Amino acid sequence: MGLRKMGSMLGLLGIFLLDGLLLSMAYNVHRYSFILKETNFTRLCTTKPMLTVNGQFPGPTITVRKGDRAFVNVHNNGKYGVTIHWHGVKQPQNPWSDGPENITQCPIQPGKNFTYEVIFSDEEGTLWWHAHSDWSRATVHGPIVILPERGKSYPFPKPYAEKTIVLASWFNTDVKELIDDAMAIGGDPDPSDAFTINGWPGALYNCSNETISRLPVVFGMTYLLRLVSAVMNEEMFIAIAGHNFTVVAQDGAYIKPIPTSYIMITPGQTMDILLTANQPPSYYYMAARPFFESGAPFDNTTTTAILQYTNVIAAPTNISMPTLPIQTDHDSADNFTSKIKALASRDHPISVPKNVTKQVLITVSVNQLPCELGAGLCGGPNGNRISASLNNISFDTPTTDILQAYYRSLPNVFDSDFPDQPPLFFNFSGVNSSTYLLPEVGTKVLLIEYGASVEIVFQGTNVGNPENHPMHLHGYSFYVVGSAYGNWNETTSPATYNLIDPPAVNTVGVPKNGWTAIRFVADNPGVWFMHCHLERHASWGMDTVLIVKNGSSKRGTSIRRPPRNLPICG
Ligand SMILES: *[C@@H]1O[C@H](CO)[C@@H](O)[C@H](O)[C@H]1NC(C)=O
Ligand SMILES: *[C@@H]1O[C@H](CO)[C@@H](O)[C@H](O)[C@H]1NC(C)=O
Ligand SMILES: *[C@@H]1O[C@H](CO)[C@@H](O)[C@H](O)[C@H]1NC(C)=O
Ligand SMILES: *[C@@H]1O[C@H](CO)[C@@H](O)[C@H](O)[C@H]1NC(C)=O
Ligand SMILES: *[C@@H]1O[C@H](CO)[C@@H](O)[C@H](O)[C@H]1NC(C)=O
Ligand SMILES: *[C@@H]1O[C@H](CO)[C@@H](O)[C@H](O)[C@H]1NC(C)=O
Ligand SMILES: *[C@@H]1O[C@H](CO)[C@@H](O)[C@H](O)[C@H]1NC(C)=O
Ligand SMILES: *[C@@H]1O[C@H](CO)[C@@H](O)[C@H](O)[C@H]1NC(C)=O
Ligand SMILES: *[C@@H]1O[C@H](CO)[C@@H](O)[C@H](O)[C@H]1NC(C)=O
Ligand SMILES: *[C@@H]1O[C@H](CO)[C@@H](O)[C@H](O)[C@H]1NC(C)=O
Ligand SMILES: *[C@@H]1O[C@H](CO)[C@@H](O)[C@H](O)[C@H]1NC(C)=O
Ligand SMILES: *[C@@H]1O[C@H](CO)[C@@H](O)[C@H](O)[C@H]1NC(C)=O
Ligand SMILES: [Cu+2]
Repeated sequence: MGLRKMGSMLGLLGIFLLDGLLLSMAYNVHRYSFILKETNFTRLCTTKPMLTVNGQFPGPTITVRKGDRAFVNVHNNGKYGVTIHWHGVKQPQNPWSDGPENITQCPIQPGKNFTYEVIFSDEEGTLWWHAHSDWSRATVHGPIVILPERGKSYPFPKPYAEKTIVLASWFNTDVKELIDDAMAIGGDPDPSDAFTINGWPGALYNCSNETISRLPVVFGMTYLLRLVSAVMNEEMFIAIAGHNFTVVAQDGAYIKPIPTSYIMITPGQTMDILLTANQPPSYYYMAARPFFESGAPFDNTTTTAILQYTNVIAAPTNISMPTLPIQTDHDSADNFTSKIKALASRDHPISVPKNVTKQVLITVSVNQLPCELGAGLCGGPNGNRISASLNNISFDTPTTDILQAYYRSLPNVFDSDFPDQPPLFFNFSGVNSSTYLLPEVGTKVLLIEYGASVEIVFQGTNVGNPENHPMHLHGYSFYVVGSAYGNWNETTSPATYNLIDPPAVNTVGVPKNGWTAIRFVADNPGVWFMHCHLERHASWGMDTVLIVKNGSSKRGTSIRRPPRNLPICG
């Protein structure tokens, strides 16, 4: 069964009353139907069923133009409750359709349906959607393509064709059972069995050699590859044998073109890449494998696809493999990442907050809970339960969604005292960190005034098992103004900031034992989840919620009313 796009309606007129000013805006409306169901895939060397949307893995692509709206009816025919998140879509004033389980809604139960209203604003490029309940996003995800407005063009020559490329993790088991078991035991979940490119593991696994995705290209032509990392727990290096390429966008915003022979992409990120088929016509492997710097168990396999020039008479017997940086090569990871700068052109301007009015420093740690403090078994390190925290608070997911509780002033669901400084200053990136293993468990949110100019510094700590953390914020993109190894210093670090052309992204890798500073204007009221996009860290509590209060205008700067039929908790 293919994509069930129910039609797109042109020229719907939306009328907005903004602070007494009557504006009319035209945007296009797109309707999609997502049917969640268990599906068998023999191409993954197994007949174990997995949860998919419309029987597809990866799921269907949503295609819109900048500023459009999509109504997506999600009908759950699976075994468990599920929610869907539109990753990187800001959803102005509409946290109701954002999706994280028990943060903005309760799950859509089996047999039920819910229609999400996905509101696009300034995003342009590639984003993605994925399930946001337990680990179902492993199989329930797909690309979002956001074309320029009608009559506008790309800030680069029009490519001959476009292709979406989705990198993902594949587990030879039911992912809900896998994470439920790991959480019950208190230890590391099993790593994935394979990575996939567009749903296929490729040549280097024990599947048949037919289990590979092929990208046909015509010699001399330039392609726009829209790359999504739906990977669960590893950052990835990716390259194509014999070919360099140019990265032109990240996370739905244009960047200054980066010519390169490889990239590093974290879970949650998206990148738009121009690839010219300018090499001797043949077959070439595209390959991806982890950039991984911690002692935790991980999937150390390599997924491949074949870049296949058309009109090659005989398939080569020896297809060349790209040289990828080795798994611990953080120099190569940093060399690539440090080149990412906003395009910041006249047509694509940026606006970096210069005067910070809300300064927040957040430590990011992998912790341990002593056996007697946690519910369940103690199969983690030292006979403890493994945990994770932001500012020493390990997030405890509530059973009533926080958005509902905030909107209706329901008591006892969350506390509003997430600290804007670490509760204890120690040498965060230093060696003496086993003293600081114990977190506090709680459901604490950070309150932010509407319109504040916010700076958040994420400080990676050496507590527990340090590694690179891809931090993701819902409802916003943010400017990455600075990053370095070691401890952030309030005097010396800001002097290194880039306030000229920092990239605007929704997910940023905070270096192992290092810090990253981000800035944004809190102009989108709502309840917005912020968490590490390594799925096991998020499950262990490396999460919090930002509540951005309403502004003074009911229409223009306040949370809109809840939709009908929103799944209610309990
Ligand atoms: C998937 O495969 C299993 C095992 O072969 C089989 O029992 C099940 O009916 C199949 N499910 C579907 C939806 O085809
Ligand atoms: C390879 O085979 C092993 C054992 O038969 C299995 O557990 C694993 O999932 C397979 N890998 C893939 C990618 O199919
Ligand atoms: C979708 O859910 C609504 C109630 O929320 C219900 O009225 C409608 O019948 C459902 N549609 C389908 C196809 O199940
Ligand atoms: C798979 O391998 C077999 C045996 O080596 C070969 O005959 C066949 O052409 C291969 N298929 C592909 C698509 O590479
Ligand atoms: C790719 O770029 C590198 C420099 O980064 C250069 O040495 C190499 O020759 C280029 N390869 C191709 C195929 O253009
Ligand atoms: C991961 O695999 C690479 C080769 O593909 C190897 O060099 C490296 O040692 C492996 N790392 C671990 C931790 O097994
Ligand atoms: C295949 O190519 C690799 C280098 O790309 C080379 O080392 C190897 O000898 C080649 N094998 C054959 C059978 O040509
Ligand atoms: C990283 O970049 C620096 C400076 O450009 C260069 O000296 C170094 O060799 C690069 N490292 C890697 C691993 O590419
Ligand atoms: C930033 O604050 C300074 C001092 O409070 C003020 O002089 C300046 O105008 C402000 N700049 C902006 C862009 O608001
Ligand atoms: C969400 O809340 C429901 C009850 O409303 C609860 O059953 C479920 O376990 C909660 N989910 C998480 C991840 O805590
Ligand atoms: C974290 O919280 C726990 C429990 O309140 C406390 O014992 C510990 O000292 C705190 N650690 C840090 C680094 O703040
Ligand atoms: C920050 O850097 C300044 C200047 O090097 C130094 O005097 C100060 O002690 C540092 N602060 C911390 C907390 O390390
Ligand atoms: Cu993390």
